[in-house]
Amino acid sequence: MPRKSTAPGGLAVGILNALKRTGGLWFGWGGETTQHEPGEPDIHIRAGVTYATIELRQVEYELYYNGYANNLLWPLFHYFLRDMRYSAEERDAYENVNRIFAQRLLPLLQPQDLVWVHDYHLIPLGRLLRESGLRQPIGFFLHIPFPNIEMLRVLPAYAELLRDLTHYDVVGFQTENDLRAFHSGIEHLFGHEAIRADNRIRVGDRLLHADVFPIGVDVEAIQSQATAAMQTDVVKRMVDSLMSRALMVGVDRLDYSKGLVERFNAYQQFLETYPENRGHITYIQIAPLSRTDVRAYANMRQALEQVAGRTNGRFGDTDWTPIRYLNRNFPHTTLLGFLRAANVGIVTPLRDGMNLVAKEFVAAQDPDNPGVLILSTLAGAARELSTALLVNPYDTRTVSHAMQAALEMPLPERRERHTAMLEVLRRNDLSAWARRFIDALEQSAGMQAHVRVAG
Ligand code: ADQ
Repeated sequence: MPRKSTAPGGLAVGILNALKRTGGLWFGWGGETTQHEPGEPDIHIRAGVTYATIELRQVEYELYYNGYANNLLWPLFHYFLRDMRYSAEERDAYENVNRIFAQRLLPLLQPQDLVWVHDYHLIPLGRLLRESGLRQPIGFFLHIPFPNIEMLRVLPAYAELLRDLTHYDVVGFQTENDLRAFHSGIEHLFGHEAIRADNRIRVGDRLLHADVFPIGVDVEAIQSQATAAMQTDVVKRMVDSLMSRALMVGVDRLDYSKGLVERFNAYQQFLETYPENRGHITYIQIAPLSRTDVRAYANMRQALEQVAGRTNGRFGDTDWTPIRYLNRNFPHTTLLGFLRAANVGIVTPLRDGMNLVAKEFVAAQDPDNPGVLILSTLAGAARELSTALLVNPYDTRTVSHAMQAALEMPLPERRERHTAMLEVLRRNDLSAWARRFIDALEQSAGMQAHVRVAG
């Protein structure tokens, strides 16, 4: 999986934790590029997990990763047509890189292995592994939203993409919406009769199990890490620097889907509408750079710097900075400390497959005195976290009111909302998520097996 010098995404954190429990092999791009043909995978073992990583040629990094995956599939799947670019050359690179992945992965597989493929970079991998003769179960999990057929049809190769998904034994989505959208594509291509009542899909002689597997978090681990982080110097220094002001925290990869410009505008409106908060609240937004080689990201960065600068220039004082906007990385445990220290967690993506920061915020809180989560209705997490303050992220006025409501919320109500969310998170935590998916995959072949992950 791609990891240059960017923030760790959900893939890295979520799957690795799950894999550490089951043991197995992690296979994917190590984040390095080369000018030559990539050689054999580099194999090393750490904490019970074997990592097999390969390099990408520089040209493939540009055409496949920056191009087809992140300048086409990512915006399209998040319903951002304006940011989408199609190129047939990039499409060829997407197929080629997946073919190289299949060729390099095959010799590493044992006959009893299950294969679990992750995310939109690798949709054709299942078909290519099958074409190479692989017989064991192959599952696919999509971490991002799946677009409805009317949106998907914009993609010239949409039929191939849908067909590729039918080569898996199990296909998992984050929410019911995504599954329904997938059904709309299947119906369009293969007719209504292809979809059976038990979430199985029949295409030719293949039977696919498509279902909803909302990714969770490791609640106990987050609770203890967040508690411990409060005692560290970096979190203590941050808390001291607030001088008893209220704290609102946002933690995101710097991505246009995360709705940061709208969020900053909402905060500006909040300071306008509720002047009594001026000087009494600090908003810390942590957003390390991500996908810096993709054009749409550079434009968004500029817009963010402008609005943050404007807010600080207009409302700030010699002893108060309204927004602390940081593009640097912090260790995950430090972030959990920041989340725990916050009175308000702000998670307002314009669209998001799930959004684990929302779940981590809830898990990190002190149950006796929890902070309030403001959550976008367009994040997958809103389906489960229904007692958060739910907002439409485009409606900046409503978001500004939610900020005020969160700050004024009495303790009993905060506790009640938090308890309900924590219970949902406990019921469907990270290991339950992984177990459910692997069970489905095993059932698809009636076998017990080891897990191989390609991400
Ligand atoms: P992402 O879009 O990367 O993931 P998200 O779910 O918010 O987004 O975060 C995933 C993980 O990355 C979390 O553990 C979070 O703490 C960490 N993270 C986020 N911002 C960070 C930062 N600034 N610094 C350090 N760590 C940070 C994709 C999908 C999501 C889906 C996940 C998991 O886009 O919708 O929830 O995969 O399936």
